[in-house]
Amino acid sequence: MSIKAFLFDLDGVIVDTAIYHYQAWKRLANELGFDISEAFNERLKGVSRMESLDLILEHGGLTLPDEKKVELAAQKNAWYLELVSRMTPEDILPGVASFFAQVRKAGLKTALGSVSKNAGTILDRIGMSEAFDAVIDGNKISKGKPDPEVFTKGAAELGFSPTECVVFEDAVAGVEAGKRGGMFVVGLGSPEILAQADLVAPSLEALTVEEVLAKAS
Ligand code: B16
Ligand code: MG
Repeated sequence: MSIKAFLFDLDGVIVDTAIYHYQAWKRLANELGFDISEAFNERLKGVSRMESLDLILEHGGLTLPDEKKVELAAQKNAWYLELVSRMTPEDILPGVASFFAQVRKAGLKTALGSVSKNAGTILDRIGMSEAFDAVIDGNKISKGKPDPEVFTKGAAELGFSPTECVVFEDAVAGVEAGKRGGMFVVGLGSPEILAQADLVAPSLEALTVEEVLAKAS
């Protein structure tokens, strides 16, 4: 089956918003009297806001009522949005522009597959709102990664089957989502962390579209 579309994660693939999520969650954990490390933060990548909060509270040994959890998640999101509001097109990760130019030239369709409810705001900030043929974000799905919903919906909205799509992901949960969705998955990051991916590269800058198509077909 030939490849017709590329499905991209946002955070860690197109822009590095993971650092802002980490800073905002760390601030929240510190206010609650404990800390989170960068290694722990790996487990939060690609995981929805409320599920991330549950993991953080478990890490700090806290059990809180739902009402309080909603309040804490809103506080984290306000801090996160404050950080994100300073983003510009200069925050687009190296290699993205050139890779997207190759994608267009090859006649491939594109979708964004992000569980973030703020994905639209971020695309606006970085000037990439028009770069995708379909945008699936946290407002369109009911299950976060590692559930495949965000990618299967992207493929469906473009009108292709999962085997006609390649997923680009930087997170363990996202790689698992793509594999469970039946797609060829390119992991961007460390091969030890992204062992489940079909192909691993440090970033989009290190890849060509031709190379990905040759391996995925
Ligand atoms: P929000 P992705 C994910 O985005 C992030 O990796 C994850 O850390 C975050 O908790 C999640 O979005 C929800 O984001 O709080 O903005 O709705 O990697 O799927 O692009
Ligand atoms: Mg990501």
